[in-house]
Amino acid sequence: MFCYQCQETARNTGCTVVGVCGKKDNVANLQDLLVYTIKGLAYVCEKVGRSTKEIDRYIVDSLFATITNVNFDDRDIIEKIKRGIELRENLKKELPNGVELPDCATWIPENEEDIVKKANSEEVSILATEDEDIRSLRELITYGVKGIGAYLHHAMVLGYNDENIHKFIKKALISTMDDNLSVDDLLALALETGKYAVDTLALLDKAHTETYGHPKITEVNIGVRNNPGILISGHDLKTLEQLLEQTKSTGVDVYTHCEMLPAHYYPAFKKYDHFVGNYGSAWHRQREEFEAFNGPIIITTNCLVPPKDSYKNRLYTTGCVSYPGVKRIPEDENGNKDFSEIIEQAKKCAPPKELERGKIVGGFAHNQVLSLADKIVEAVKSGAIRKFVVMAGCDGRHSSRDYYTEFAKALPKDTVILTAGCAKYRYIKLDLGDINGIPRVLDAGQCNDSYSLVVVALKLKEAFNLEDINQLPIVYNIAWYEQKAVAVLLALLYLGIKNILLGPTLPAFLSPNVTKVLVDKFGIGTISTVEEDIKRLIYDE
Ligand code: FS2
Ligand code: SF4
Repeated sequence: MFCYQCQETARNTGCTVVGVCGKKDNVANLQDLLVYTIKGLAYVCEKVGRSTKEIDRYIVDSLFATITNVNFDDRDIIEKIKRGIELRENLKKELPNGVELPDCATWIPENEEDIVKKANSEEVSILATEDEDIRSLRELITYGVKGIGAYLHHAMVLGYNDENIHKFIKKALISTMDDNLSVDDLLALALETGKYAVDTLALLDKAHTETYGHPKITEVNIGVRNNPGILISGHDLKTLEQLLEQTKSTGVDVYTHCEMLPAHYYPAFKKYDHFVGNYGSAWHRQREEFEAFNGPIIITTNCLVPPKDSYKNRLYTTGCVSYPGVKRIPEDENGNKDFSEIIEQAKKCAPPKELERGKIVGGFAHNQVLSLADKIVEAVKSGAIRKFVVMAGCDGRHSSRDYYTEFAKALPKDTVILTAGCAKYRYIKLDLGDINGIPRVLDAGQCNDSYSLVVVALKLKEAFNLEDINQLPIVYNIAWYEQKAVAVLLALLYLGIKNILLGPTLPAFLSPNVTKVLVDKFGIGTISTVEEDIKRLIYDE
């Protein structure tokens, strides 16, 4: 195996024996083969000149399954590979004889042994691309497209779709196999990936807000009640909605975990009395927190950590998530899921153990923030707010991420943190106070709601009558972990945002030459010490 797609990759170079995330080498290789199969399918779509709804959904879901901490299940990946080949071969019937196709569009396994053999072959490995700059850019684009796939999946589940994004996904995947493309061509394609990341984030924002209303300032309880509960994690609001409906009047409470916290900000979910609060913190602490929760846990998307035996029998996956030996909740053709088994199990469980008491305040997505725009503009003009610091992104296991807590604490009191994603757990429970009633940490929501922060920045640019978004008193200190963060980063670059600090380390998949281009063109840098970075970002020293 060779995988270097996330921030925690071994020695910041690549996982080669087993994933730091717990992904086994056979699963890593099968995921590479799945991506290879998807690329072959995309190729055939292009040659035929059409796709189908089924193929588009398959590509998006399969890409999602290869993102960090989503799918650890070799059986499930093998089934996806088989399905991809079936879809490809069906479509291929429309091609005239003699059309030249690459191996990824022609290989056909006779049995599962062939699939495993192919997965273990060098030709499907990332390392098959020998030139490290070309490999770096191909992977940058592939990871960006995986992130786009994940966000598009969520929009599609809610009935929102965009043909152009599907077309781009295929075009980008095909381009990563094209030996005629130069470094410059691939750099341009990486930026174009950013454009489609913006479009996808906008589509998902529309899907969420039209379906569930605009997030509002909300106090979320972080304590527990004395009823049995179900804990739901991940980003899939539709699954949460179904769970809340089915648990009504059952005596079972529902709690959010990690990236599901922002669900509390949406008006549509406020009507459920048994939607009690948020339990625990970011994904990497789930092994302790899930054990303490006592009741069933549903994982709707990443980040899943290989579970302890102590709670494996009350852990459930759904959607693109799968783990060997953990029950999956399937969906019917209308996307409906049946949680009755989980609800019955919950009734027999003890209430969750109290981890903490208090509240988190959030709900500062674009609509809510813009309703406070006058107040914010006034606070900036009067000097009460010196700077906004975007600290969106991901949390992770490494102790180096303590930096973000220390950075938040050390920021001067005339600064406001804008956040989204699970990165927030490093500082959202600190009491950082407010500026003229504006809290010093404004949480927009999930990682995809980083889009909200961009909308706010663009509106402020208008309000201050500026020509360039970089003239705003907004600086960026972003924490990344998995491939959705790559899509968000490319979106920010596409929008022309400069001088982003990315940490706790720069991606291992960026070669020295590609890093140099990003530094020269966009001023990207990485974190140093809290003191140095405060000087650099806040005092422009
Ligand atoms: Fe956090 Fe994990 Fe949101 Fe990422 S829960 S790192 O998948 O998507 O952010
Ligand atoms: Fe390693 Fe990250 Fe890949 Fe897991 S996803 S195998 S931790 S690089």
